[in-house]
Amino acid sequence: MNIGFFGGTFDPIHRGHLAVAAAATRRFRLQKILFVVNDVSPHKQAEPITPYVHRYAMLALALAKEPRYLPSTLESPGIAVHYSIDTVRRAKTALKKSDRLFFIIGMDAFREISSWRQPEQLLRECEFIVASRPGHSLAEVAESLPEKLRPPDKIIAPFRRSKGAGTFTHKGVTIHLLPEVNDSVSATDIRAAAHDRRRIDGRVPATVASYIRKMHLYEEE
Ligand code: DND
Repeated sequence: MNIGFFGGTFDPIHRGHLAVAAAATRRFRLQKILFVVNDVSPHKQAEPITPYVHRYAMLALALAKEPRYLPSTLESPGIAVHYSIDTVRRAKTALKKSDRLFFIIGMDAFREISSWRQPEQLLRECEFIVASRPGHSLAEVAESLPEKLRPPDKIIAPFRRSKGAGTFTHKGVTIHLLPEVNDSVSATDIRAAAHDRRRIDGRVPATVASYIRKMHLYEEE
């Protein structure tokens, strides 16, 4: 079974995240995606983040109608910080030998991957799907890799010319580029709109928009 692992702060989950999941599901025939909402994201420890229960509730509402999309509590409160390397290893203990796990990530987040905990090990734990807007190339993906895994320029150069979907395999790492996700909606803009009591409909599922209004989320920020 092909299984996706889509981690995020999801504050809140929005149309852009769902577009990534839909494109990944189509292209890689994913039978299941775990949406793993992080209690405390390693790179956002200093930022004010909406309590986990609200972010999890919004995730569950947003995924309710799609049987293949599962809200996951793998990174629920309990420890100080959740690192993806630990969570992916934990998720893998529940998989069968024949299962293929794909870590789904946006290009923006992938550019920072070298600064994550044990990035080389994480990149070798499972395949990666990097979602981007059209026009990005696998060369950008390769250039974002931690130094020990970054191929020499003569290997990267040919990838600069091809801007389509493709797969990059190097030193035990397999990364697929999914360059068809073109939705610039951002959680920051949604929070700002909710704060100013402006419309957020359309940018988040209707059930999530109602939840945000009902619970007065983001009004205080
Ligand atoms: P974010 O806080 O960036 O999530 O976290 C993404 C994942 O990285 C989480 O699982 C974190 O635990 C993990 N992480 C981050 C830093 C360090 C470490 C791990 C570590 O282990 O050391 P957001 O809620 O902001 O976004 C979720 C995903 O959706 C991201 O991959 C983001 O790039 C993507 N995204 C979009 N993709 C396409 N179109 C859009 C998007 N908006 C967000 N409009």
